[in-house]
Amino acid sequence: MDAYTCIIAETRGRVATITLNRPEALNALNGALVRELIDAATGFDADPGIGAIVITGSAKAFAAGADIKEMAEHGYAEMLLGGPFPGWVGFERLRTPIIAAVSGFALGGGCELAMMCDIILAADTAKFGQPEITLGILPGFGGSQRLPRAIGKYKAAEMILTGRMMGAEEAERAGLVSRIVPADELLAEAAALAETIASKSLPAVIAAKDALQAAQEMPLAEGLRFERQAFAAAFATEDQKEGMRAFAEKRAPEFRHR
Ligand code: CO8
Repeated sequence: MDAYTCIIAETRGRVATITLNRPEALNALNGALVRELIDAATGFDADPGIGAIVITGSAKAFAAGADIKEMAEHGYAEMLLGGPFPGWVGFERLRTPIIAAVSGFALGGGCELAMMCDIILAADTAKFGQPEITLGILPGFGGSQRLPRAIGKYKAAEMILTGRMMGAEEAERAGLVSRIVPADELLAEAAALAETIASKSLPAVIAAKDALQAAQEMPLAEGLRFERQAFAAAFATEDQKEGMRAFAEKRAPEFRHR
């Protein structure tokens, strides 16, 4: 594993965990952290031995946003080119399911990073928000697009236009998080969830993630066509044969690709 300074990357069985680790800045996302995060996540994504990735932070902060001090003096052209994070869109192309395990603050780019993941598991201490408006800017890592899709236009507008934070319970009611767990159980719950996903057929998991992504991006008719093709393609895999045979034989499947 490469030597990282702003994250900790580790694996256990088929699950990889990336822990954001800039405690002095509440895990604010600076260029170095984002580079390391993308490097580690891309490496895990390319490894067929990894079936799910967990991204987490500290008890106090998942991430308090992009590093304000680092980008404060940048201009238009620099930011258009990605500012301190020129490669961050690469994160959105990862195919392995990613679980954000959020404790404490997930603000600005931190909330947006969580929303780039497939599942958000929240500790009861989690606080989500898009406070960019209070800095004289707006969300820039996809928050103005993903938040309304996740929680609806009107609630997203209130959050983005006022910068107010919402706690874990409100976030769960709004549909932003899949589940709330006690803070001291967050990592164990995230690992268990990741292990469950990693035990499935990897081609089926990747196809399901692609279909979920299509649901975010395509009109319904196009998304349904996408699903029909992906569903039929699943029948070309050995794992489909094994999964269905195992069901008929009343035993656990032994997927070849996982
Ligand atoms: N950037 C830099 N440093 C930060 C950040 C941040 N986002 N958040 C916290 N820190 C630092 C503080 O400056 C402080 O450092 P120091 O001890 O040296 O003064 C340390 O972390 C601890 O923070 P606080 O003392 O403020 O801790 P509190 O518990 O009092 O407050 C808060 C916690 C409420 C989270 C507070 O720190 C805060 O409001 N942080 C900023 C949150 C914010 O505005 N985030 C949005 C940033 S903008 C963004 O994310 C845009 C993303 C899109 C980029 C797209 C590029 C292409």
